[in-house]
Amino acid sequence: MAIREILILPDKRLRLVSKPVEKVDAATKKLVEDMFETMYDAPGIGLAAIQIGEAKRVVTIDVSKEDDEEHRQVFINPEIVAKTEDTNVHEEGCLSIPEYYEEVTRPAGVTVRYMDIDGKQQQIEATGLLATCLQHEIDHLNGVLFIDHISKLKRDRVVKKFEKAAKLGKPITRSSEKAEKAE
Ligand code: K1U
Ligand code: ZN
Repeated sequence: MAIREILILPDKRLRLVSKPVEKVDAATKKLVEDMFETMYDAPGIGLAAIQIGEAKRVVTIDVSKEDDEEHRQVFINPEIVAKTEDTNVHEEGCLSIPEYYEEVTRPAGVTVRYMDIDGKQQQIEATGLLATCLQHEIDHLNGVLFIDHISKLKRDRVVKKFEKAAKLGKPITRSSEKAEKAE
């Protein structure tokens, strides 16, 4: 297992459309292990493989509360097959866009078809934070970021901030956010 580097905006790989996993083999299982380790270290409640530079349709999620036991969920080749008409507004963040949070409106519930870690087809009906997180992560698999769901004005502002920091060789990283929290 390894903690992998998380790609940060404006890394162009974040805009790639990830490829389906043909077979859940040892390499897929190792990728999933690395993703959980990276996600818990960040910390985050979800991660898409492309965020660690692997353009594969793999998502890890754990939306359990801080003091509760770990509840690891793995979604391979996830597909939204139904969504509710009613919507939810949730403040979202992204491990690839550190220190930026914004409210996003999405369908309140989704039905997702996916393959589990044993290669079995499964279906889940998700609501609440799991529904929000699944939609955020499935967006990553399609090269879509949560800032694509906010106003152009706000998006341009945050993209410019990250582009400027990268150009100056002082990229905004999660370590600066982590250090601030520890103080
Ligand atoms: O995909 C990602 O970048 C992970 C992202 C997922 C997400 C957060 C909020 C709404 C939808 C999807 C994160 O995990 S950001 C960090 C975060 O939300 C968090 C971290 C620690 C404790 C609780 C939440
Ligand atoms: Zn994200």
